[in-house]
Amino acid sequence: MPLVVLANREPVRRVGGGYQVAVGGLAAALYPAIRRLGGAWIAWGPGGQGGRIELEGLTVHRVPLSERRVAGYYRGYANQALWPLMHLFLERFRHRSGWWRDYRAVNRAFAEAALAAGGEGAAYWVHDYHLALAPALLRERGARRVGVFWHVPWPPLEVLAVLPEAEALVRGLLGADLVGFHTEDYAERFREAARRLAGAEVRGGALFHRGRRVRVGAFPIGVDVAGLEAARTRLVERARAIRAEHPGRRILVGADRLDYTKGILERLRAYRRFLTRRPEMAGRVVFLQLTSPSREGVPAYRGLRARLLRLAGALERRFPGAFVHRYQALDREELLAHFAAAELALVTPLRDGMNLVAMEYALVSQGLPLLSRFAGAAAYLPGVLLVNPYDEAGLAAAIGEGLAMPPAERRARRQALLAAVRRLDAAAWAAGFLEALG
Ligand code: GDG
Repeated sequence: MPLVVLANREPVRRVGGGYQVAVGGLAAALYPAIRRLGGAWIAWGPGGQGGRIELEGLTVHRVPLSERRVAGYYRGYANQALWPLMHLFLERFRHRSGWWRDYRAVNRAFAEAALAAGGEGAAYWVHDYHLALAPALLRERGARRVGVFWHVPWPPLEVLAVLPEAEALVRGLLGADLVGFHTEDYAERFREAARRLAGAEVRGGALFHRGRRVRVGAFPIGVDVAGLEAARTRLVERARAIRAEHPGRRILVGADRLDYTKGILERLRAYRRFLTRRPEMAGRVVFLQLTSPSREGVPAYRGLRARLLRLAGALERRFPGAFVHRYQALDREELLAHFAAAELALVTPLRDGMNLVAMEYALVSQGLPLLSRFAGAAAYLPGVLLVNPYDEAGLAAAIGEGLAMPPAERRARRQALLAAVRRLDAAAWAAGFLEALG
């Protein structure tokens, strides 16, 4: 039975003249399962290109999208309407009917490409908020086994109702046999939306809609546990070099895509408060904030970048040596080496579907993450220091607490945390979802 994955991003990166499966992301999590079953991956072709890429056990089909479609579907509907709404940022919500037309057209193009690749008896696995309509489109055109995984939060109905197409979105997802979320809270809110907006009936954990059963549940994603544990020894030397760049200072790290959901500005302000209240620490710690550029075509992100660079620059000048901002995409090894070098990670999103950084950090470092209670991961990771990223004073105090924690307590917390992170393995997540899909 071939498996057809539909996801906005293609699962490959260019290496020399050819392509390899990208490490660390969704692609790496799914590749073992796809290779076993044989399959295809439908994705947006960069630069508007179509065509195919052949890898072992996997064919990538690129959906060609014109610049106009990308503007409406991706920069518009997906990232200015759905993304802020799903993360409860109502004031950032923007909407245009033209964007919705592009979103629908692109979902149709993905569904058609998937059906052409899948053939008789294929199973389809749709990913994320870019493709909410694809499950119903696949089903209407004859697909019989369809799963969808929603990587971002699902909001309460009052917030969802702001979206003029809320009902169509829910009906799109109800085309699946299995709808997965990171947490049971998100799943429960989706059931409520399906009941109220699409007239679905809720029985047990499942929904009944147009004579079909749609299962809805929590499938918490994880990281590549074996790969990260194996990386530890490789990272030792580079981590040591990073520590040597900051002699006499204890290292804190933060790493995020540039996004207003990640709470980077709030984190920097809390750190500023920490240093202001505890001036003796300014010579003993350094906070390395690593921010990778993201969604630069979306106006809100350009504004955020300007504010972040201003605030970061001011901190670097005011506390020389105690704060460093790097605004660039780091290669994965370099990122992980920074994790390994740090004894505390500040993982403080204002809202996050799950958040993988806290888990990666736990596996490659000796330290503990401060983790936002508004990340899905907070429901699964014992041992972390839970924080409210909106509470500047509380976050500043938690930084102090994390630095002052007795080694025995840190060890005990890490033990609980590592046991949980190991259970949330990425490949096991993919296999578990596919098994539930049947
Ligand atoms: C979405 C949901 C959910 C970061 N900077 C660099 C870099 N990273 C890597 C991290 C991590 C990944 O990017 C980010 O994953 P997150 O889970 O933290 O966040 P999103 O990108 O928003 O992902 C999220 C996820 O989907 C999975 O379902 O957990 O809630 O929003 O792996 O390490 N990687 C490299 N250079 C960087 O500069 N190489």
